Amino acid sequence: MKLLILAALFGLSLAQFDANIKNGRTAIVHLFEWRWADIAAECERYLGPNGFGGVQISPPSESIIVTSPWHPWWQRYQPIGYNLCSRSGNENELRDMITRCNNVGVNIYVDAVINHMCGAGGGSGTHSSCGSYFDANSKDFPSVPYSSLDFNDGKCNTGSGNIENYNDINQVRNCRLVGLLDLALEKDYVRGKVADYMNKLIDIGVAGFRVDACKHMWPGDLSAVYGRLHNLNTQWFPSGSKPFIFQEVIDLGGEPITAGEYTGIGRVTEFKYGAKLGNVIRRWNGEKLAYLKNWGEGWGFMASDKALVFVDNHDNQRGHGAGGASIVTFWDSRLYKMAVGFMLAHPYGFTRVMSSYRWDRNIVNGVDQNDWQGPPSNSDGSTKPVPINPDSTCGDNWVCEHRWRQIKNMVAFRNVVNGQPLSNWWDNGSNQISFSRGSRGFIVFNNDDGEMNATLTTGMAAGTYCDVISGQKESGRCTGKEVVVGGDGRATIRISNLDEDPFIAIHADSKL
Ligand code: QV4
Ligand code: CA
Repeated sequence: MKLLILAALFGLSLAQFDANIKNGRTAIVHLFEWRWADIAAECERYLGPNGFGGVQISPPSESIIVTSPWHPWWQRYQPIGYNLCSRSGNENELRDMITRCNNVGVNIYVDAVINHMCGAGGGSGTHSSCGSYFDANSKDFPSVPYSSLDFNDGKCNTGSGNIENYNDINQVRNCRLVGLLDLALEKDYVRGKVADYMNKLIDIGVAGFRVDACKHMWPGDLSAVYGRLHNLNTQWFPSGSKPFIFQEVIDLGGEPITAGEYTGIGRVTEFKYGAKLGNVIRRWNGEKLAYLKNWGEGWGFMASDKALVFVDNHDNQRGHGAGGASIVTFWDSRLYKMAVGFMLAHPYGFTRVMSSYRWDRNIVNGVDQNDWQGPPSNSDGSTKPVPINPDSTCGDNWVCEHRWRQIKNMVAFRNVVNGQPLSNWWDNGSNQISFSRGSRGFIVFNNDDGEMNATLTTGMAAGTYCDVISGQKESGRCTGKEVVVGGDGRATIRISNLDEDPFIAIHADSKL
């Protein structure tokens, strides 16, 4: 009996850590600032066929519209209510996207902004994405409705009303994050409104949430909200499925609030991952690939089954949030492909691939003057569609990292090796490494300055394989390098440090 209760509790507590992904898929992609219509098309024409498990979407809730600066991306992190119209589209387009993505086995995860509403300086009027009236001065948000009673100000003890000291946990949770009106989530009424918003999305068919700014909310309040969430829509998910929860907590060490306070109630973003991997790939601070041998918990990260990992995110790719200069992004494409390749090959964590747009990056004294710039837009501020070029890349300054051959093929690699242990680790003591995932996949990197020439144990069955980095298998032929694995499971690998991509990956499905 005791055992049964334990099992039930365990099952329950495990639920929100499970991404509810279908067909053995293993990675999701953040289509930052994409329109719903484009995401729907992308699910059908690309993500489904290429084995992506899901999409993190930008906040769908009604937000303030900021015109100075001109329609910054961050206006969507200032909700003024929970109507479902945003710069990405209206509610019908959102519903259509969720349906069409679900129908091709691609889940949708919503970025839920529930710590706050708009900034205190947001003014009053109908400058909002669905045109609802609000008044930031009197903290009146009639479309929810929230009134001044639903905000935390009385509990904040700083002179400015803002968070001034991250060493004071009460400030961090009860004061305003950069002036954003802070919701009183201990109130049953507020919890109810937030849960209603999330439940509406669950009922439409989303598979889970990226919960924004969790460091600024008390774990107990969050847990109470999560406890009110519906099970997923049984049109697409097994009955009893819980929404996947991954919480944004930036914990790089050195603050009293830790990621560990949140890992009991959902997964948590592991920000150390991208910051440290950036140092290794850039070879800063004496770091080298050989040190990745005990990557994961061995580096002080949270437990693998609690972690949501990524090389960069929409904040730290432009100097917001945290992580610092080491973060690698599409701007350093050669290093970036290696970093994402490593992430997708390594078993640690649940992986998220970033998909960005290009902006007029202009770094002056370490600060990007255009870090605010919104997605590719028309002159009225509306977001442009994502055009697909004949070579399958994207146009109009949409970067579409997830469509880069090396990254797309490593998403497939991760699916093929799913559940296999890391084995056959090898390194040269410097920046050449290789490892297998059981007998399903093998990857080699050369980030040294010289040529690599080594005979390595691959763990793979004998045969000729197609390297999915320099090319891929197309109608039985290989468009890139070929790797011959002998009867002893070994292969001779040569990688020039001058190669466009100095790494090679093969897997069971790339066998010729
Ligand atoms: C300004 C002044 C304040 C003043 C306020 C008065 O700077 O001093 O008090 O006006 O109203 C924008 C502006 C910011 C402005 C604020 C309020 O950049 O200058 O304050 O709006 O008007 C994004 C951006 C923020 C942006 C915010 C809201 O990064 O710059 O603020 O959206 O539009 C911490 C947190 C972590 C957070 C990270 C960025 O622990 O949770 O900072 N990350 C998430 C999101 C992120 C988002 C938020 C949280 C807030 O990933 O994208 O912030 O929802 O580390
Ligand atoms: Ca708060």
